[in-house]
Amino acid sequence: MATESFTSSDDIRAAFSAAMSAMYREEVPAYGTLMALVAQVNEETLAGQPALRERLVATDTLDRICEERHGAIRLGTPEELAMMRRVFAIMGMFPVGYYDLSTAGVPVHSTAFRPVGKESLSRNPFRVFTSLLRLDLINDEALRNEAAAILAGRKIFTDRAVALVEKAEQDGGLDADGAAQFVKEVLETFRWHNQAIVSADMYKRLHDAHRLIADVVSFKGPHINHLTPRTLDIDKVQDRMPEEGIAPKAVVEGPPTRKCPILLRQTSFKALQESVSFRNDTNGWDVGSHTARFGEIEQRGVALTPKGRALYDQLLNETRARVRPAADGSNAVAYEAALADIFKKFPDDWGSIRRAGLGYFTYTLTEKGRAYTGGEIELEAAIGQGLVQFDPIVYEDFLPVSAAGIFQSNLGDDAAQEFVASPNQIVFERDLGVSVLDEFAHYSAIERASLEACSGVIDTAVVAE
Ligand code: OOG
Ligand code: NI
Repeated sequence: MATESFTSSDDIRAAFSAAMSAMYREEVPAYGTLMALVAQVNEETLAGQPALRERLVATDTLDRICEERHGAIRLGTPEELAMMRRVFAIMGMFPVGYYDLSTAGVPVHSTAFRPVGKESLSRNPFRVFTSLLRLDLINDEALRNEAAAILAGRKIFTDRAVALVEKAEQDGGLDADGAAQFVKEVLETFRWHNQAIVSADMYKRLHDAHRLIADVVSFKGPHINHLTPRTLDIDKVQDRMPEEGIAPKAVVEGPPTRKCPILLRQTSFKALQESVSFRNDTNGWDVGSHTARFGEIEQRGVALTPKGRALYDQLLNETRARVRPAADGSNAVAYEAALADIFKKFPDDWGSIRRAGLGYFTYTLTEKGRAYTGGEIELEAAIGQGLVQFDPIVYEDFLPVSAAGIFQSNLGDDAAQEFVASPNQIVFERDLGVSVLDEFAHYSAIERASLEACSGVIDTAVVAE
């Protein structure tokens, strides 16, 4: 079959994220309210910042600013994870990064399936933060075995979805009809089921061990637990959520508000208590409730180098040692003040961030640089002479402390459980079936390639890694 007749993986991903958005807005009306608020604040922000609007038009992203940037699911078994990898591969989404959340009292480890190339990211940047439950972190052996048995008995993909994945792998792609069916079938895996596959008693035992275990084990599949559009002003959306009748989490995760945004800032509304029913002994249903689904927003900044990330981590730790944000929001103002104060130690202009080796940038020749014939010179000199310009590379990944904050605020306000830190990337990658892409190596390669493209003007041999 000629490859021209295949629908591109980018188009399949775009169709999938649109279908998921429509489904989730219908399932969780509060999410639709959040989307509308984000659109309104984005519009206000653009009206006040014509330069920003121009830049978005120039990069062809204006009409997509309010679209979802990510979602999240939680899987129960290695087999589910391995199959999910194959599903996402068809949509051009590959596992990047390893996140150990055990340190934060959440019994999962995770990766983010996402597009990696520049073109793919600009076509549609949708990614899915995907966690795998770690039953090994549950002390109660009997419960652990029962949970494993329940998970072993469920099937989260439709037969048709599996068949289409196999066909796509064999043929090297899907035609338009196959792609449409694929999106429809795969969507089923992410759907909410208000009828649990366990009894109320079992739910309670799982829930008592950890709320997250109940969320993963009690249902037919890994319902999408949130979607996350991009906002141009996260502080404003956070402030205005209550006016729209939605309850924001206590604080915005990540770095403080800055002139030069770094990494990722995110916040959400608190998960809703939803009515579910549990199978009882007489083959009827017992009514109960479950809390897991919410809506989130994000704002991204420059990707940091290992050195920049170490500084970020250090400053965040310092902040949290001074004020640990309480889930009920009682010390939110003090936390934000401490965050802003301590992060003064992180340079806040692009030149300083770049020269200190804290962030990743792409380099391009200016018009003057393209006309230059004077022989290769040092990067700094070339920038100084206006031959080369630089732009921050946007951070496309996640942050473990922030992710833990998002998890926690959506698992209830009670004290976090403590686990001993036990990252296990080797086991995760074995379960996944491939290794995850190292995010730092990836950003560094993008930066390096942009420097190479300036050869003739800059002496790339002397540019430090
Ligand atoms: C995932 C939480 C992590 C983020 O944006 O950091 C996440 C979850 O709650 O399953 O989505
Ligand atoms: Ni998220």
